[in-house]
Amino acid sequence: MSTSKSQKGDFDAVRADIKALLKQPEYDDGSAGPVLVRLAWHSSGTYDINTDTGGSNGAGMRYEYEGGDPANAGLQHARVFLEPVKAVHPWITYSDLWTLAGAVAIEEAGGPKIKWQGGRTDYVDDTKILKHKIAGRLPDATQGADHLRKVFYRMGFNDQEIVALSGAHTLGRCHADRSGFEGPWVNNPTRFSNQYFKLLSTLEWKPKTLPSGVKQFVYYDEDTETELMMLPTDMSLLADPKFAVWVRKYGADKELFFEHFADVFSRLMELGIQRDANGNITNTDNQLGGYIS
Ligand code: HIF
Repeated sequence: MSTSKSQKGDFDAVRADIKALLKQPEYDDGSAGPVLVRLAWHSSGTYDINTDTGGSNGAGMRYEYEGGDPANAGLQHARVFLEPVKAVHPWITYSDLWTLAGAVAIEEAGGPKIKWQGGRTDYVDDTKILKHKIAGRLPDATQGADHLRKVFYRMGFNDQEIVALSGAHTLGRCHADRSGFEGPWVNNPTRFSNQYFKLLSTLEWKPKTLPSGVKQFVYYDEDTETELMMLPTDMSLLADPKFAVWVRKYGADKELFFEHFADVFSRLMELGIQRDANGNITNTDNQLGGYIS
């Protein structure tokens, strides 16, 4: 990573330093990318369209009420990976850094270009998080299609978009000490592709109860001697006829998936943000902080 300070607003310099930290031979499958994608999504996926609260402004996970939400277990690893970048580019807000890191991680894993704009501001205390109760808003993997609709409709997404987003589970893995679930979804969890949809729709997934009592679905791949997994929510995409149409489409057409995913993931990271024609964020009344210098 470079140690040279950058000018305020030089997001390319930040991008370069995020790229440089993605390779982590000692960590998981050798990449920080997947957990950075999860950080970007969890920082955005708290949005509630009905109350216009939550979303990617604020970087509320730095505070215990949101950071301690059980759904966010393990994301401290992602935040720690990014601290050296913040130290070299102190002008960038955490909310911009976390979302930018998710976009860069997807692109560097071979995924589509994710449109990303900066300008988010960070909370300077947890007043808004406590007032709007920004916890318990992320999806619960033990549930099914009705729950996914409830949570993602609340963010303003539709059925096709829920399935397109779900393709991000081609990256990374579940950790027994974070969510209680265990294992990767695909054989190459650091490579972004439509493999998740292919495997979901073609393999024979068997229910398995882990020693902890957590229930997931597994397939033992004899070629790689790896046990792959699906969450109950992943399986519900196949069981629900409206979702299943898109699972099959994306499994058959990688380009279509990439196009739809790039669009919906960039909108996910914009949740809770309003911009003027120049891209400047206008709903500053919803935020407490400004750029941290
Ligand atoms: Fe995940 N997700 N996610 N997720 N997620 C986990 C891990 C990752 C859900 C549950 C889990 C999305 C939607 C949902 C990533 C990205 C995205 C884990 C495992 C769980 C339980 C955490 C752990 O144990 O470390 C549920 C219920 C979702 C609703 C469908 C998004 C679409 C797929 C929005 C999304 O982008 C990534 C990446 C990981 C891997 C993290 C890692 O550390 O490797």
